Amino acid sequence: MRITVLSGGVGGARFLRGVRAWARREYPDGAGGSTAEITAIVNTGDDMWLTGLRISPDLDSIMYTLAGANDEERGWGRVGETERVSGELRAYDVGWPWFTLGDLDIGTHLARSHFLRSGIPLSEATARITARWDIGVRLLPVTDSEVETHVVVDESGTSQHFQEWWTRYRASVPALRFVQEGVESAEPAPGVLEAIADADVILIAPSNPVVSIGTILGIPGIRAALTAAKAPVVGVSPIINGAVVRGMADACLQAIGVATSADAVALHYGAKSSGGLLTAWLVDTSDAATAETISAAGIRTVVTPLWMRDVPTSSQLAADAVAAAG
Ligand code: FO1
Repeated sequence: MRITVLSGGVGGARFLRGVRAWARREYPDGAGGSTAEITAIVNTGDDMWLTGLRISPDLDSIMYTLAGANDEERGWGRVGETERVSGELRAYDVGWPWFTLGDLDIGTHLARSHFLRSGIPLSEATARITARWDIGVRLLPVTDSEVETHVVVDESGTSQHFQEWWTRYRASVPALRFVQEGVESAEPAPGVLEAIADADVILIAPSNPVVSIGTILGIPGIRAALTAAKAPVVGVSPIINGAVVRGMADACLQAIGVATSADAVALHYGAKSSGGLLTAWLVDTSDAATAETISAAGIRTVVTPLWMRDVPTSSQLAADAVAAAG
């Protein structure tokens, strides 16, 4: 059983933890693991160089969550973290005071930066870093190229890195549009197209449809691979009860003219039967009224609880998503 999941950071990490728990239950390998092969194709648009270190927030959120080493409250970074080095950086007025790098987290960035500076691509660096923990999911950056998301904030084209817009300004500066710097010359990382072509089911995690899933789809070749894939594609709405679950995703949706609703996002992704992505779409019970619109667009719609409170609820959500694949 091969499952491929398109994923951003925080919401995607929780969803992947559920997919893994479901696979361990449904396809046990007798040793607590699973015979299912789960591959996550992960957004790297949030990535950046900061104080000489390469930061890959979504890859790290997923890795730490699957390793059980994540800060469950914040949704990013390591549990039991200290910030001594970050305090020194602030004292030297180096780096971003609004973007805290924990001491343990810096270990990850140092390892990654070491590999990258040795000429090792991000996908291989990620394989080596995740090998430290037995996370049971293969993490693939969508591309090995540096394609960073920038936010255009005024008509003259002034832009800032997504990470500054998100963490310094909390998405409070209206975004005119999002630009994937250098996307034209990017290509999928090794293994990404195969993970799409060979999948038995493809899942779109309840991640930010614009700057997490949208940036994955923006890498040349990804969208075509998904529409050509034999596997059904099942998405999980990141909108519950007409509102975004985490972060400031509504500010992102507004920038691309998509309403903050479970049906608007489904229609934005489009029906696989008419050249879009989706075979099926999961909406929360609080959004049951949107099911008719989505079904009318040719997308099988499943109404089920979407809140991921813990591993059991995330695992149930994964089960519902795979079941929706038919
Ligand atoms: N988010 C914040 O709101 N404040 C921070 O100081 C912060 C630091 C940080 C460090 C490493 C990392 O991997 C993620 C970090 N994040 C922080 C979260 C980050 O903005 C998100 O994980 C995504 O990039 C946005 O979806």
